[in-house]
Parts: sequence; C-alpha cells; structure tokens
Amino acid sequence: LRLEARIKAALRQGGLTLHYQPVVDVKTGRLIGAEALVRLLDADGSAVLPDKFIPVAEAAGLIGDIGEWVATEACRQHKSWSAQGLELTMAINVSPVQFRQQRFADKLCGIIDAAGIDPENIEIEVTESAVMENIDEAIRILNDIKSLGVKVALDDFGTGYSSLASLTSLPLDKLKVDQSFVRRIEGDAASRAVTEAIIALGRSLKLDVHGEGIESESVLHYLREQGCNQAQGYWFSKPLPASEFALWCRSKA
Ligand code: G
Ligand code: G
Ligand code: MN
Ligand code: NA
Repeated sequence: LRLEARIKAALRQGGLTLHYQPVVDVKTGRLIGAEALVRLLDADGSAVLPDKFIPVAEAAGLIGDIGEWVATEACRQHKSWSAQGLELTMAINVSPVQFRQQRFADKLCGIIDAAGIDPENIEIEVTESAVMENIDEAIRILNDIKSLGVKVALDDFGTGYSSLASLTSLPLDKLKVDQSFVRRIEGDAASRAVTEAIIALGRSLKLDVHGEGIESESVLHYLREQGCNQAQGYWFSKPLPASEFALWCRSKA
C-alpha cells in the first residue's frame, strides 16, 4: 500500500514527470520522434521507474488517471517544442488496462484537441500482448483511434503470442522490435533470426519497423541493412528530462 499511497500523492501534488527518448530515422540519422516515459518522483528527487509502479497503479484503479496525466503532459510538451521549431512525433505508452477502458479514444481525442495539436503527430504504443488478448475488441478500439488520425505502434513486438493472420486486420502503422532481440543481435544467432523475420514481416505489411534497445553502431548498421527504418536506444540517448532532451536535439541540429 505504500507505493499506492505515493502514486495517489504524486497524482495530486505534481509528483509525476516524463522523460523523453529520441527516435531516429535509420537512413538519414535525423530525429523524427520522442517516446514519453513516465517517472514517479520521490521526495528526495530520485525517480521510481514505471516497471515498478505501473502494475501497482493498474491494480489500484489508478492507471486511468496516470494515463490521462501522461497524455496531457506529452501533448503540452509537443506543442511547446513545436512552437520552438522542434517538430516530432510524440509516442505515448498505453497500458493494456487503460486501452480497454470505456471511451479511451474519446478521452484521447479530447486531450489532443485541448492541446491544439494535429493528431497525426501523436502515436500510441500498445503492447503486442495487450492487443492479442482480445483481437476483435482491439481492432474496434484501434479503428476508433486511427479514425482520429492518431498513429498506432505495436510495442514489444515478438514477445507476445501473435496470431500472424490477425496482424493483417489490425490498423497499425508500426512494429517496435522488442529490445530483448535487438540487444542480443551481436551474440545470438536466434535473436538475429527473429529480428530479421520481424523486419521482413513488417516491411511486407507496409509498416514502419522500429528497432529499440540499440546500444552500438554495429547493431544500428545491421538493422539498417535488414531494412529496419526507425531506431531508438542508448546508442543515441537514454530517456532524458524535457530540458535535456531539447539540448540534445540542438546539439544534433
Ligand atoms: O524506460 P522505462 O523504464 O521508462 O520503461 C519501462 C516500461 O514502462 C516500458 O515497458 C514502458 O513501455 C513502460 N512505460 C513507460 N512510460 C509509460 C507510461 O506513460 N504509461 C504506461 N502505461 N507505461 C509506460
Ligand atoms: O517497452 P518500452 O519500449 O516502452 O520500454 C522502454 C524502456 O527501455 C525504458 O525503460 C528505457 O529506459 C529502456 N531503454 C531504452 N533504450 C534502451 C537501450 O538501448 N538499452 C537498454 N538496456 N534499455 C533501453
Ligand atoms: Mn514503448
Ligand atoms: Na518496447
């Protein structure tokens, strides 16, 4: 209950913050986006990571509030950067519980409208396992989201149990190849085989394929050769507070 109480306090008192990790176009090396990643700030200023508090928030019925806060803040930040000439696609993670909540697409639409930004600049990331849990329902929700103009990425792809046939009926823009494969590319032939299969599958379905967890130039090079077109990972930058993210972008421009 201690963490639950801290989450509640954070929601009331501004104790949540977003870090942003750059997303880069593999061919040109240009910055094309940012993934917003939520942190819970402790009294001493240190950050609790979402792997720890998101499951607690889901169980406590607090994920809807967190999700709304994240989307609102990510949209506000997008608007602010855009006004400074920094144009990018803002990716927002959506928990499986939040994804299935009543009127999720309506709420998202309201938040994007209120921020005054073009929905095409927003991308939601939903995990493969969340979608595959109930494919018909997922298709319906994703169609609602797509009809707003918002983009959809399938996160952690390769770790769930996909019905490959149903991939063709899901309205997707992107597959994010899970880090667990990307990070083993150099040492493990099986991880290379899975990565190559995912890239080929995504490209033949005309989707963007996004490699995450890239930690070296050689892995980036390999992914480029395989036809992966978007990249993210510590090789470029770890997730950064907004002010540091903007500095990082200027140092690249
Ligand atoms: O980089 P990091 O430790 O932030 O992310 C750990 C996990 O938490 C990832 O799986 C990521 O998708 C998830 N996560 C990060 N931010 C959010 C968020 O705002 N909402 C949800 N639901 N999950 C998030
Ligand atoms: O599941 P999702 O893709 O949303 O997870 C994002 C998480 O991955 C965040 O915790 C982020 O800090 C972490 N991350 C991003 N890039 C790298 C990387 O290159 N190496 C490692 N080890 N973790 C990464
Ligand atoms: Mn993600
Ligand atoms: Na992921």
